[in-house]
Amino acid sequence: MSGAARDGTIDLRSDTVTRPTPEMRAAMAGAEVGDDVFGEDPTVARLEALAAAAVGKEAALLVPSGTMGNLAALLAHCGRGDEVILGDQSHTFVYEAGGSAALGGIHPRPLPNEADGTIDPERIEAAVRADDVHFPVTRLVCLENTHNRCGGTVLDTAYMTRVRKVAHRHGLRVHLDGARLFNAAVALGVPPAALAASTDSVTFCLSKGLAAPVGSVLCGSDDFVQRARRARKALGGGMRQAGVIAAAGIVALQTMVERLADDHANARRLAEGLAALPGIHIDPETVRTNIVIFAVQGGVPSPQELVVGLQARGVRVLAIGAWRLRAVTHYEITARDIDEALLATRAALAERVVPAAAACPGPPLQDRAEL
Ligand code: TLP
Repeated sequence: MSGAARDGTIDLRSDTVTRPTPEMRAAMAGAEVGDDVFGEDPTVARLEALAAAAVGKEAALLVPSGTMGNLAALLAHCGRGDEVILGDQSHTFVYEAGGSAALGGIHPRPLPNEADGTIDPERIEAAVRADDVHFPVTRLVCLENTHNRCGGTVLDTAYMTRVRKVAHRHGLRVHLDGARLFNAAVALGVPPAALAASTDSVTFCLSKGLAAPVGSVLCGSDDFVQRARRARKALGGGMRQAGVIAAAGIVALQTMVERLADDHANARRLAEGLAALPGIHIDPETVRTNIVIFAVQGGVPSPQELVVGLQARGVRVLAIGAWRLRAVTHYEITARDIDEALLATRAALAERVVPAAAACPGPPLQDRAEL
């Protein structure tokens, strides 16, 4: 597929921007469907069976988004007042609108994420609450693989096993936000099921690197998925002829996994090119998958200024805070796009002509919501 989007933009904001492949569109058009809330959509059933097998779980549930998958998982694992241990940089803690607290009364216990996306298992163990009427009941540990805000870092099976041992010693469940689980599996050269083996439940997204237009899958035991199905219904996520979505998801699983290695190579190419630019800080060795997080030294230009300078040159990235930017490679990005993006970055850094206030009217830059 040609890299640049229809208007010529090289869109590195996220792998969520990928559009369905022609094969996906054909499968969607021809999908056999039924009412999935009645359990009558054969294409959804096929996708769920494929997904469960891919991650080595008994059952799976198609959900509209990764956010709903994680929320349904937390609701299925925890009751009101229960506590979930999760990373302070995790997507669930940072980017899911506080849904588990707002809708489930679940108490978050954020622990520091290390730079590699892990949470120190000793800290997890130390955070487990004693059985005391003053405390919430610790119920669940959530991990994220790959880790988005830590730069697409991967958690390996040895780490997952360590966390499972701690969790099970204390009767806790483990949920994995595996939005990009297949990226982690490809990067590590292991089956996704090996990365999910230490977990009680796992969500993965069809709509990111796998390029399907919509959908994520939540997987676990039969009992767990039954509870999650009820939670999905309560959240308004019971979909009717969802086979049109599932059909694209099946093509995604069948055709888009191995090629993730290309995205990882392009991300590394980008990271190496960025590391060679004056004023940019990144260690390319840390880039293992398709997410590239880099810093502007001294915050000059500011990430927002660089975003604007790049956009003027047909390249889109995201600012994530006062120092850092994020670029994500995906199916619609080629090695040539990466080289063009690097040229654009060099030019934008050299020609810092856009004053921040003019480029970004509205609240002061540091007050803008960060992604
Ligand atoms: N992440 C999006 C944004 O929300 C930041 C992105 O562009 O990366 N878990 C992880 C690790 C994610 O990165 C995301 C999406 C989700 C869950 C939520 O998935 P959706 O967007 O389908 O709700």
